[in-house]
Amino acid sequence: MYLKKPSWQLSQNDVTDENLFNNRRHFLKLGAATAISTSAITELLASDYANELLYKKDSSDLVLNSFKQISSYNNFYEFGLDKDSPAELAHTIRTEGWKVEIGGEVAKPLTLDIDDIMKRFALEERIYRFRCVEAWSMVIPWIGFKLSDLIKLANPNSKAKYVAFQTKYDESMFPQQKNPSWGNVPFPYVEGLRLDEAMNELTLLAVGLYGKHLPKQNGAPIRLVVPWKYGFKSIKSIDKITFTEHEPPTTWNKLASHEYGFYANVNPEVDHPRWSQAKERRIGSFFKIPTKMFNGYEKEVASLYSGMDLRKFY
Ligand SMILES: Nc1nc2c(c(=O)[nH]1)N[C@H]1C(S)=C(S)[C@@H](COP(=O)(O)O)O[C@H]1N2
Ligand SMILES: [Mo]
Repeated sequence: MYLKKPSWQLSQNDVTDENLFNNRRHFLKLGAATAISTSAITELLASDYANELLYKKDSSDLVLNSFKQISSYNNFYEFGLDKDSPAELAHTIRTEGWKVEIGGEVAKPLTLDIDDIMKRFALEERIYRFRCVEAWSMVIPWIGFKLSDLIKLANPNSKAKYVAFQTKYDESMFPQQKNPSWGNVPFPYVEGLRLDEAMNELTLLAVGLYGKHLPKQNGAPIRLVVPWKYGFKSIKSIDKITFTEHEPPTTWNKLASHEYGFYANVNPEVDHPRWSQAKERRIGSFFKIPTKMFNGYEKEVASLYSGMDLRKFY
């Protein structure tokens, strides 16, 4: 029997990759922002590394996961239920000419082309913890822009209280949309945020990671990243962003409302009905570590929920 390589074992390629990446970061911190350019995204990278430092307060637990780990252990039910399928199958996503429709409670709906999006918004790097509701986690160096920048462009009206997101529906790109392997996953995948959560400066629309375009299995060409919420809020391959007056439906809530709420804030004190959320396993590490309130972003987001019972609004 041939033993499968454990997911945490780095290949030489990864090591080289990450060394390069770390050198580049080092360069940029020193101000030599022109030093290395590996892709279009690298060139577009904002040289403002203040952000990285800002979110790197407790740097001890921010050891980056490898590119290999981040791009080969995925949840993307449009490709099946296990962690390996997205990396194997997501090549069917065609990102060229991808469009994002923005509408609902806005003065004027608009459609943005992915190339336009890449040029229009200031891209930056954000190193965030990423905590799945299944109690595993990673640390990921995203490339993206603030969702608030897009919201300002969209100019929602006074009725807008929520933002709804939808994954593209296209059976030729996302095979399980046609034939849900799990019987009852309602596709297209949908998610939502309250407008103030969406405006928070941590909320990102990611278009890349590790200085490269987003791998397809990670939700190319554009996906949400909400680092203080369980991973299922961070919807992939978005093609519709709609401002709404009322709380929009969300996929996991539709599937099992007693297990997955609209808010889904990372909270070590509120357990999932079937397992504890007090600890998590960092992918690549054997031991469990304590889960942090709001995934370590309490200072930045706790005020959004003041006066709310987090057991009720899970
Ligand atoms: N469209 C879509 N978005 C999705 C999912 C999905 O199945 N479909 N899974 C979610 C879950 S449960 C997690 S943990 C993250 C995983 O993101 P990653 O594979 O980039 O780590 O994507 C989220 N976004
Ligand atoms: Mo997840």
